[in-house]
Amino acid sequence: MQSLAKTALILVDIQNDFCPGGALAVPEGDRIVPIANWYARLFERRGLPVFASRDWHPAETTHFQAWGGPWPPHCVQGTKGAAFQPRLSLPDEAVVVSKGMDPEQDAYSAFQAETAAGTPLGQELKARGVQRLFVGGLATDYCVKASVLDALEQGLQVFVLEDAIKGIDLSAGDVHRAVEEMEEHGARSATLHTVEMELSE
Ligand code: VGL
Ligand code: ZN
Repeated sequence: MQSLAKTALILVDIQNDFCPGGALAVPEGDRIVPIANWYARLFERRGLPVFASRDWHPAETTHFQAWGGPWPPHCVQGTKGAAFQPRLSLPDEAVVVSKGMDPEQDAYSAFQAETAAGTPLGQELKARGVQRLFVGGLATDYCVKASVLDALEQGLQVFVLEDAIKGIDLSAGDVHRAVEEMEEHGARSATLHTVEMELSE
């Protein structure tokens, strides 16, 4: 049972702007929502912590094209685009962490995010004794990848939730390369089926 106490789920940036119709839509990004909900429920039932990160930008930031960055405006604090996808169903105890508030930083990784109280994600995970992290969300080739690589760097055991991620693939092959890179750094992949088995041990 000890391993259970040290496992957490993070759902990365499942926000309107990263879903079809949004400012920076990930093709079929909304398709992962039902399965993300299943994961969240599973962790909740096991009493395991669930985190949800969100991209949370000021209106003016060097992250946006108008100020020299790579992206159109997206996930501006308080806008509909920045809200979680409406069908995403997070447990009441889920911890929301926000990133990208610094107008001069991109902040792709959820490890650059902090809780409402200002605690960085990494510190929060340490405080809870989390050693194993399951990661799903958007986008595979940006925020998911950056979060997974940071988690591995912090010494966590990381599982990428194959059925709960989607990528942008700005250049064809980006998603494929992102998955390879995460695996090369030690991430393993998992699906709802394997996670259900893992967590029932
Ligand atoms: C992201 C592009 C720009 C992400 C954030 O969360 O993957 N991608 N900002
Ligand atoms: Zn962003």
